[in-house]
Amino acid sequence: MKLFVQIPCLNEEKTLGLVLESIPKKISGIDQIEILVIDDGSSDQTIQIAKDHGVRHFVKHQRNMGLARSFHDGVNYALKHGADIVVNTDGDNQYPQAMIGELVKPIIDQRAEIVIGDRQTAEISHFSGFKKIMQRFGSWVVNQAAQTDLPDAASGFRAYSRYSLYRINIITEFSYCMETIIQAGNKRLKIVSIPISTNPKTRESRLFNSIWQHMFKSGSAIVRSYIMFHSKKVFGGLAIIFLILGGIPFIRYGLFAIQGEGSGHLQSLVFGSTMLVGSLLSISLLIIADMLQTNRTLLEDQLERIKDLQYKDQK
Ligand SMILES: Nc1nc2c(ncn2[C@@H]2O[C@H](COP(=O)(O)OP(=O)(O)O)[C@@H](O)[C@H]2O)c(=O)[nH]1
Ligand SMILES: [Mg+2]
Repeated sequence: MKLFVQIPCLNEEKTLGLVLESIPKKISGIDQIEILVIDDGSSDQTIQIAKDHGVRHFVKHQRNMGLARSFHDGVNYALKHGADIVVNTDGDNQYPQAMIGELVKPIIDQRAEIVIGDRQTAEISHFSGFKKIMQRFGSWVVNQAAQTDLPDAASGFRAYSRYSLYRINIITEFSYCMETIIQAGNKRLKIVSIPISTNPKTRESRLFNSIWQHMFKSGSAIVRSYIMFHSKKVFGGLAIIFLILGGIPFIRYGLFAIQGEGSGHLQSLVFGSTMLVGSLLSISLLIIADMLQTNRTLLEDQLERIKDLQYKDQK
């Protein structure tokens, strides 16, 4: 079993050393541990520090491309170099690298395809009450969309099996953490979560400036993924709501019209017709979404085969 530990880094010279030093040298069930640093356009000494610590695998972005792209490129590199399992941890030393052994165990034992380190946010002292509630709410929404039951959907400390990486395709630029769960959940990949401790905070999160920005960005990423997998529920639901809203005044007008009193109830007719048009539109969107889904399934199947062919020789 070959394990790749990948660390996406944007100017992490202060903490990367700590991260690298705390990655275990030996893990039971793993024959080879490789460390991959993804430099997302750092302008500090990040790369030099990684080299000083003996890191041999690098993915370099000439300029900043964001965390999702960094993850994506790191995964491709790891698969290309024969990874059976990829662990992701952050360069800010937020996560306990010493627990990587526990993180990969369910995959080695073939009990899971993805393992998520649960930060047990309820107990983190430097998280404000509001942040804790938002974290729980965010995880709840993701779980609804993914049909899973995971306590910490935003945790970046994770292990992925090779198979799960064949099946997941990162699309959004932001919040790949949530997106991977929603895709994996809907593709029925087994995801488990294990409790982890977190290290004292070294710096503020740089992914978002404020919790509002975070909520907005995560919210739109979740809605997008939700529509992607549950388009029938969304557009079907809308069609029914519009049908009811439009049907009642429409029939009401019809009844009056039969009695010859139609002209006094034109508002019902106008409102009813508008709503019925809305319902028809929703049905059209449902049909389009359904056709797109067929296409996507075929494309994803192709992508999986391509990855299989592309990386086969490394296995
Ligand atoms: N903020 C940010 N982090 C990046 C980017 N690319 C890679 N990273 C790395 O992604 C990890 C998570 O970033 P961080 O700011 O700690 O966000 P947190 O997950 O909210 O704590 C760190 O290891 C960063 O170095 C980027 O474009 N922006
Ligand atoms: Mg962090």
